[in-house]
Amino acid sequence: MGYEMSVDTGLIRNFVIAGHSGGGKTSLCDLMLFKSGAVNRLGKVDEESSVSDYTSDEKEKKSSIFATPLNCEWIKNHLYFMDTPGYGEFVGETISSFNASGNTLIVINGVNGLEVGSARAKNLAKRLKLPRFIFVNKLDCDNTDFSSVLSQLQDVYGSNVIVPMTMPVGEGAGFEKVIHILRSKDIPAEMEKEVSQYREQLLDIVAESDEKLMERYLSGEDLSEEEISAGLHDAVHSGSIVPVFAGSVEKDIGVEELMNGIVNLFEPPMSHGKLVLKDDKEIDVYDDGDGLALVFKSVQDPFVGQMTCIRVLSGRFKSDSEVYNLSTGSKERIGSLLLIDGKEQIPIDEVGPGAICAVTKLKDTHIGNTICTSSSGPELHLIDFPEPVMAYAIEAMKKGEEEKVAQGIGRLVECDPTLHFDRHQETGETILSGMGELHIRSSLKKLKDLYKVEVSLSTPKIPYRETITANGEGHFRHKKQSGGHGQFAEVHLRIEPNLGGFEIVNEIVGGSIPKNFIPAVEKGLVEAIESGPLAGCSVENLKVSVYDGKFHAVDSSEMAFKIAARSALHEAMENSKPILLEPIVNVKVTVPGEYMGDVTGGLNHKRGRILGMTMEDGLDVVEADVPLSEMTHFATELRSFTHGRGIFEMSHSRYEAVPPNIANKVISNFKKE
Ligand SMILES: Nc1nc2c(ncn2[C@@H]2O[C@H](COP(=O)(O)OP(=O)(O)OP(=O)(O)O)[C@@H](O)[C@H]2O)c(=O)[nH]1
Ligand SMILES: [Mg+2]
Repeated sequence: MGYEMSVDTGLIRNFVIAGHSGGGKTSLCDLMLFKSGAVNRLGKVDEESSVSDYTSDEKEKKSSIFATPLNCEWIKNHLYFMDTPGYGEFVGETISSFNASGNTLIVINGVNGLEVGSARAKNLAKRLKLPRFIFVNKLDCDNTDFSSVLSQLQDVYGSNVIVPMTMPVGEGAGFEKVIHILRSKDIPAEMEKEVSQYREQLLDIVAESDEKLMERYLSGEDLSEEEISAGLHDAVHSGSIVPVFAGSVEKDIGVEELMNGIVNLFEPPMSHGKLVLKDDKEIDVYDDGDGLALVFKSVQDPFVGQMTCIRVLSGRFKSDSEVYNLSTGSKERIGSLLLIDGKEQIPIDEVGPGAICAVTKLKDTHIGNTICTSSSGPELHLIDFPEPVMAYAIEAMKKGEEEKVAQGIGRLVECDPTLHFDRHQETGETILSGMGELHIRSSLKKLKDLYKVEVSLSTPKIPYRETITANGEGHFRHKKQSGGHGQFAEVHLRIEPNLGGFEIVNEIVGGSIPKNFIPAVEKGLVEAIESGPLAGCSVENLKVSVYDGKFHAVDSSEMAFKIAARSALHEAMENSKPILLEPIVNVKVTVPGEYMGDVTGGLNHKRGRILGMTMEDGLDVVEADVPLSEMTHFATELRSFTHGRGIFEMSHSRYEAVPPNIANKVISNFKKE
């Protein structure tokens, strides 16, 4: 692998390859590398020789886990592309890759048609306003029918949007070639009508984009392929058409046409001289001058150390040079600039707009940061990552390694925005959460490989809470007479439910509790609500009015008032009909229609309340409110009963009363402990 690096920016295309797991994305990448001459042996996922799926975990799983930057040259153009994992659990890698790319190639499995992974890819592309192509792969397989996949796409996205650029001749084992809508001459008679209809549709778009072309077209003149492609650019760029290519990676059919399409129809990085950012702000981009780049990924390479992957948006970067991190305000030094091809790294001296590459030696620069060769410039932002959907309580396997574990996981979290690591304030547990069991286990494997520590996992405690449903009173006298100084304090208080949260009102008049002890009383109350009387949970939505008390000139102390206040509040709570509350999460599940019944049934069984059902991208979507305690294993269950064809999102919604039979169990478990 070696590259001529002085590529004209107009000859660069960068894109992300995304779609459902098993569609053939990685196989397509390997084939593109081979056809372009970037490698001289065709890598294969199944034979563990893929350039892109090169890690031991990916080889074992025969499926992608990490996003991999790749490059090749095709008809004088330099292609930078990202192979992404289709598995929903590794969506963090996929989202990062979208941030690295100016175009999207969605790979659809011709056997299955639209799946959750392709719908997600389309939505990410739309959020970033990226032009998109669709490649319908695996048309050599039995039971594939390109026209039904095409009509499914047209039904969902619009028949004026989804337009084939190539179509298959023959099906399954008889699939022999593709014809090009704009170019092919030898079109089988039975396809002629359809092909000419699509050609007209494309030519109409071309004619609309350019008046002169329109005149020539209307006067019956033939337009060349270059003219037609140029005329389609704006429509592809704005997403008003999504070109569809047909093919088979396995049989190497249709891939050349796809690669030509990428060069002819995808946007070069500088095509508009402007770049629209996530927040609709526009920035000017230049071919030279100050380098501006977004950090979309960072990896800990066992040999190179910290590798920071950047997408250059404007200007140039040089190896061994200074850069400013505009997000943190710090100044750093770049070591090498590396072009990445799976596990291969090729040092280069300089990169410009459109490049996807890695830089070494940055110490304080992380995913989502903007780096610039000048100290001022626009700050760029990544699109948001989804909230974790699965959590474990973790503990260091070996006593004494807690600090090492925390540091190691801290580094992993820095590199993976879908991995969260917190100490839960209410339960006191250390929680590692992520997008599913596979995601968490693969992160822990990294922890073991890179930082040589291991942790044990357990189901996290549910952060129940307590509140009251009636008004109540508490009077407590704390008194101890033991030799020298005694202890004395008395606190009288009233409590009532308060939707506004926790509130303390001081109604003391006439100094029955002296002013200097009031802070101690408040401290005692705050301590009391950290651990309620039912199950030791945090207490919420309560108003406490302290209205009376007694003190002793010698024996009263801050400690005594703290204890008296705490005990008075617990006494009051016990006679104010306390109840247990549980966290309710909002869940959005997306599945192919055939699994809808299983999903709604399963959610009902989990005490879920179905809020609505809709269709998005041809898939069924159910939204429901479900108690968090019932969702512990949902990621794994959903994967198993949909065979990986369902995804879900989850976010905290609110707290609600736990039904009495369940509350009793939680309370008696607490008392036992
Ligand atoms: N028959 C047939 N098999 C294919 C074709 N393309 C890929 N495959 C096979 O499909 C399987 C999955 O291919 P991958 O390239 O790993 O799919 P992917 O989209 O990268 O999957 P993830 O990495 O899990 O997202 C492999 O066994 C490939 O050999 C094709 O055109 N025809
Ligand atoms: Mg793959």
